[in-house]
Amino acid sequence: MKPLLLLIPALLLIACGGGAPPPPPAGEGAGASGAPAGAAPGGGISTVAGRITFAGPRPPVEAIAITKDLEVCGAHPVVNEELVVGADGGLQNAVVSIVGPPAAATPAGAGAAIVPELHQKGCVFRPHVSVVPAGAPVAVFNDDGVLHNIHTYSALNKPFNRAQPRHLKRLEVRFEKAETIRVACDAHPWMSAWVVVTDQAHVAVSDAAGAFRLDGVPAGTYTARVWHEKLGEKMQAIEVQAGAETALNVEYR
Ligand SMILES: [Cu+2]
Repeated sequence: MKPLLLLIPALLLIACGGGAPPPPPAGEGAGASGAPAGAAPGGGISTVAGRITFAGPRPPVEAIAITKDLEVCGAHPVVNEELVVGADGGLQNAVVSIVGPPAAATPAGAGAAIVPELHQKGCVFRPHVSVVPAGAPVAVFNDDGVLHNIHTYSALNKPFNRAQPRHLKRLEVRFEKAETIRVACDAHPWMSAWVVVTDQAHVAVSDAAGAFRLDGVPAGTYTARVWHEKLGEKMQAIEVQAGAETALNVEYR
């Protein structure tokens, strides 16, 4: 009888533990928690890191002429972000994924730079390119005091076109299937973003230097996929070594 009594407060504690579930593991923790069936003996979790570069001439920064809601949208410079290249050729906003590690090995999106929030701020979508796990909710914010609109261009997922007036600060959307989706705002034609819905476990977006890092990748031979909105897709074979950092550098021309 006594052990049962001791259990009850413990159960109550769990039941009343703040309401929110604990955050999902990310990065290395997630990769290490589930040893995939095909992994090398003795663990074999590795990191894939490198840079995505553009060998062509560096495109000039192109300012966008703001024609509407000037007091909000014109308060800060807005630039074209279709092709953002750093001084040393680093390509920003390229999406790198490792195709192949079994989906069951790690939760979708684990090890990825997941940004499950999409902001409309200063009449610009932030981030410009985001990775979200298929089926997971994505919070869309209107941080401006003006009317925005979320308009998705998708084929596998049901497209939606929803007004987000200034008082509707947050709404939630969900993409069920893996697909790369362009998002626009019909109120401000220069506003454009990409949401990469993925069912892969290892996905990252390159930073301003073109650099990316994927932790918790099981050792093995895979295909690395790189996607960029303007430059398209590149595939490259990659052998991920157990216990060592595996370099992946991809150049667009
Ligand atoms: Cu807008």
